[in-house]
Amino acid sequence: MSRLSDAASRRQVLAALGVTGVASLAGCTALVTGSGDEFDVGMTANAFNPPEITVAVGEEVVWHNTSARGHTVTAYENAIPEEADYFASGGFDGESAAREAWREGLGGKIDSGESFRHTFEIAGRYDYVCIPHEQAGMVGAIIVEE
Ligand SMILES: [Cu+2]
Repeated sequence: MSRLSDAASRRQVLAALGVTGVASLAGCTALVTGSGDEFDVGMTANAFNPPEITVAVGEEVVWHNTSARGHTVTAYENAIPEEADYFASGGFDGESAAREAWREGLGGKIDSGESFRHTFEIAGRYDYVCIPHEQAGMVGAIIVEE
């Protein structure tokens, strides 16, 4: 089985869990977010879930804020492969720009129910953080394999 099909089945499982979760909370329609049914990494109150995933080169990773709080997905500039494109919610081209934008006006915030996606073209390890919850240990890693 290829890694891409692993990824596809991972998303299907998450989607199925999402449907089950909604069904078990019948009547609580506030939890239904429409486009947020498929994702790879969720964001709880102060954690990425799961905190580490492995994907194949060329695969898109979708983060989805499953909590009530605002979060960011912000790559650690010095903890991604040298040739890789920098990534951060808000589209900043570097970590200092992302941190400054957050300080000045919550730039890059992913609100409750919103998603962020990034496609990884270079193999390696990518460490990232949620800026407002860094102290709480809200960090994650994407491992990209050939
Ligand atoms: Cu956060």
